[in-house]
Amino acid sequence: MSKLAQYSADPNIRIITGACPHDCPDTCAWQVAVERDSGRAVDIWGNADHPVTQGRLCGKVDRYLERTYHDGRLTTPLRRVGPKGSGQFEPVSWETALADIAARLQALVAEHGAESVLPWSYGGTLGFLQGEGMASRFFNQMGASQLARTICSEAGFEGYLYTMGAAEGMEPEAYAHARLILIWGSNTLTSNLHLWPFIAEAQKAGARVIVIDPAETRTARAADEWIAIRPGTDGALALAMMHVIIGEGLHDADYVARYTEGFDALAARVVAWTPERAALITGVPAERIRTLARAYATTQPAAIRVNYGMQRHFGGGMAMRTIACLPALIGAWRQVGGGIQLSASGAFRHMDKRNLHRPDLLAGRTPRTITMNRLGDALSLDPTVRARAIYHPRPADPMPTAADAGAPVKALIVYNANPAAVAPEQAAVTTGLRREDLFTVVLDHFATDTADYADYVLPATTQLEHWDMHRSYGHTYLALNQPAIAPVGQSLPNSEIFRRLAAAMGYTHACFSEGDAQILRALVEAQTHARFAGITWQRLLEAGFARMNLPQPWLPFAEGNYATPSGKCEFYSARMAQDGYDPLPTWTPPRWTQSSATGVEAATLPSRSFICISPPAHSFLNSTFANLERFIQREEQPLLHMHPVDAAACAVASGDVVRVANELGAVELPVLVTERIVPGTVLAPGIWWAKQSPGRRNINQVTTQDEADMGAGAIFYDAVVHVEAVARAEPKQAVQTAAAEMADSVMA
Ligand SMILES: Nc1nc2c(c(=O)[nH]1)N[C@H]1C(S)=C(S)[C@@H](COP(=O)(O)OP(=O)(O)OC[C@H]3O[C@@H](n4cnc5c(=O)[nH]c(N)nc54)[C@H](O)[C@@H]3O)O[C@H]1N2
Ligand SMILES: Nc1nc2c(c(=O)[nH]1)N[C@H]1C(S)=C(S)[C@@H](COP(=O)(O)OP(=O)(O)OC[C@H]3O[C@@H](n4cnc5c(=O)[nH]c(N)nc54)[C@H](O)[C@@H]3O)O[C@H]1N2
Ligand code: SF4
Ligand SMILES: [Mo]
Repeated sequence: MSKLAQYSADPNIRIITGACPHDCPDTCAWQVAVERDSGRAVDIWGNADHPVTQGRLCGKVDRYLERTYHDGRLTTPLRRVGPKGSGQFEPVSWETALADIAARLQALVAEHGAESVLPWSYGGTLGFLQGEGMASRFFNQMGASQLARTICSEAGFEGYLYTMGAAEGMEPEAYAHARLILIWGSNTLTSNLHLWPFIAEAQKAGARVIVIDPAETRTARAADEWIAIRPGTDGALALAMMHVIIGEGLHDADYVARYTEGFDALAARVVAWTPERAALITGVPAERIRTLARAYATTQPAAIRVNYGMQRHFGGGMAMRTIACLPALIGAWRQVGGGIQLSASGAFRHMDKRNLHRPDLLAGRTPRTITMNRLGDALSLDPTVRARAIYHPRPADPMPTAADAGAPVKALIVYNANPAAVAPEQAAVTTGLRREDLFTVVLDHFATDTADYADYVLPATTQLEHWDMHRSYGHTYLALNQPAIAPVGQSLPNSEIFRRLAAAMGYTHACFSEGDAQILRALVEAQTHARFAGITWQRLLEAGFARMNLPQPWLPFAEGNYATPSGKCEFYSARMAQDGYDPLPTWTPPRWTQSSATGVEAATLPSRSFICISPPAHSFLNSTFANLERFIQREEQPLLHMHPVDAAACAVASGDVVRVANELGAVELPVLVTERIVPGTVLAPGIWWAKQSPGRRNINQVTTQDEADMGAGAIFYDAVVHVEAVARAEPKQAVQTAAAEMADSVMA
């Protein structure tokens, strides 16, 4: 019997529909069973009617009730009593906290200007309302610094747009029809689990699944083939594939002629990109590149799932732009099951959010925009350093100078984010957060690394306790989340915290008194684009989700219709030339090649130096869940995965503790020796809380604030580290079981 049926038969149970708020492409629709008499949620499961959720949540959110009711939940506002970073607080009332915060902010705005206030938020929830709904109204009214949210996907996203015009592509359902699937820089079974059933269906029907990744992830294990690639070299692989496809006449000349721009220039460009040349760069043997290119061009339908792992490098934008050319070159878009998906968010791109965010409240002011990845720089009191944090996403943008730096940041308001754990160059971030003259407010569920540095910590509600609405970046369904339980303790939704703060600041605009359900309903009802036809508030209330009004199957580019300036897939992009880029696909070397003594194309790093990547641990969601026993037990401890050859070069074995260091910082980690990573690259699964890591530091000690080539995107996986043993330990049981756990590729 399904959970829905089981609980529906119980008169003491109410069933509430909702959606997972996490930063995950799957945006699962869920149902929650709540006891009528106690008001307590007793169970949660995936909505069986949702075509992508298919009744299942992941192994993290399966346990969402444990997280919501956890003893560590913040239940009252807290005011700092100890030194910054110590995490010493006293409880205070909401009235006291809000009045004091408002008074402090007003004084700073009066003395230093509104730009001295910096919001810093990201993916704790992706909800329209608890994300930037009320918050952006608040900061727009104030005229605070704007934040460029660049920490995750910007490089690849911008690169994709140059080629494709919009973040549109395959829908997950279509992957079931593919005969060849390339999973490129994505750990699907960890970070996009609900795509897997469609891939598995295709695989069962005979499709070949190939994973292109520096690590043999659980996804690579479940695939038919793992192509081990050096980080940051995917562009070279794609160029060599095009060399083979065009050179052997395997492209779809008809599709190319009708729906693409710049084929002749592309053909001329890729002549030099022989598989032999790409082999030196990527570490993938030339013959394997040829076989891959031929298989890709001659198997139909051919699908690519490319994701953000491959764009966290300096050349991430160009790499994505280049890979995005492949489906058009072979005409893959003609068929259901052919094409590529980077993000499905473009399905919602016509959504009108002006009434939600109220940019009109800026009333003509144009505050500076700060790149979130440069939080360390932004918090500097040195204008030359601070200027580096001014958003400049394209080479054609002028480089900001000290004269553009503006006022020092005097107040930092953090919500839906944990920068002390997740932001690059941790030492710079914590130096800034420790500033006595910085007024920091953190809204969260738990006392995170960042909360420890706050002057005030405000308790926020979880998704079980508030309203929200979600789009998805992995599929084409909207979802509505209804509150299932009363707020835990004195916690409040972000929307209500900003609503009350607005009142305390004396902001009287009517938009600050709109209620949560009212705001969401108005958002639904404000949509006029045909893609929203038939999506009503009532329908969302009843079903919990609704597919965007797109045909199914959806063949977005079967007949061209690209949202680029030319209306075609742009192999040649005039817009790129204007913005200061090479207008044709090329390989932009990653930063780590600068440490090579042998040039960029056959790059070698000095002895005991390695490329360091830190993709998500399976049981954490960025730094979320990383404080809870159940998930810590699953991941066991922070680790550094090293290939046996590299471990031998450093004379270390599993269980030994090494110092992982570069010019930015250092972290100490136990080693796990494994063949499941390419030699020359080390991998530290993330994102552990710093305060639960050795020496209260995590892997972001060694990551850089530097921008990628496009969108000022973050380049977390473009670090060079030096590794040396600091302690010999008995090989720990824990390390061995972590290795065993990695081998397991079940959907847990
Ligand atoms: N369980 C879980 N799920 C998550 C998250 C989580 O933390 N935990 N995070 C969520 C978020 S915010 C995001 S952005 C997505 C991230 O999910 P993805 O977009 O899949 O990105 P990553 O997990 O960063 O990296 C995916 C894979 O890329 C590989 N990789 C690293 N560098 C390169 C490279 O240069 N080339 C190639 N080809 N591969 C490379 C990594 O080894 C990794 O296996 O997942 C979301 N889902
Ligand atoms: N080394 C390394 N660093 C990385 C990455 C990596 O792969 N390697 N990945 C990067 C990527 S892709 C991303 S997206 C970022 C993610 O960085 P963040 O978006 O900061 O993600 P989380 O660490 O999950 O922190 C989210 C916080 O929001 C809180 N939260 C959740 N819901 C709510 C709510 O309703 N209200 C409030 N007030 N708080 C809420 C959670 O409790 C949690 O503490 O990290 C980046 N950092
Ligand atoms: S798979 Fe992603 S969207 Fe689904 S429940 Fe887990 S974290 Fe949430
Ligand atoms: Mo992300």
